[in-house]
Amino acid sequence: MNLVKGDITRSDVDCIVNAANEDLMPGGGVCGAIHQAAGKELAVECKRIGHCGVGEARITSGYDLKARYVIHTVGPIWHGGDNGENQYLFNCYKKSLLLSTHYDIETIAFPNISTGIFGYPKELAAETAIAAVRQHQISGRKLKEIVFCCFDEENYQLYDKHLNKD
Ligand code: AR6
Repeated sequence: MNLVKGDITRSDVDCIVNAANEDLMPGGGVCGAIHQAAGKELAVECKRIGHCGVGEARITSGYDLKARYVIHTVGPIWHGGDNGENQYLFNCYKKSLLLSTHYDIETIAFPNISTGIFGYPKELAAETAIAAVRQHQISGRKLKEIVFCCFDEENYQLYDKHLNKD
């Protein structure tokens, strides 16, 4: 597992993951940035797919991005933690990785899903993300490189702490 700080749209990987919304609309945050960098065709393909449930994942082409693919996954909105948020977030990482193994994807970068507009506490989200990726790398079809791409310093520090803890 690798940790980088920066803009995921510039990642030189086979696939980047998008923190999407259920309607797969361009939206704001990392989703808006990915749509802007990929170009208008991405929204057209997303519209054709139409929907993605919370904790689920869908795949599209990457269009103008360096990445050949974008996996769109919908994180949970934080409602206090008693509404299955942790399992939904875990599933975002798990299902994105599982989906990636059906394509020619060896390297993938994740943003910090749900920790922006959706309000998920950053430290809890980091722990869940790392646990899901670890589990996949042990029990699923192992990817060559999995990158956590943190945009803000707080997330970067949290991942640095938890990745180097054990
Ligand atoms: N590269 C990497 N990470 C980024 C970038 C970037 N260019 N821009 C922001 N982040 P958010 P959510 C980080 O709000 O909470 C959208 O409108 C940001 O610092 O993008 O899952 C969707 O369409 C934060 O840590 O996603 C949904 O409606 C992380 O990305 C909704 O927001 C996630 O923040 C999803 O909310």
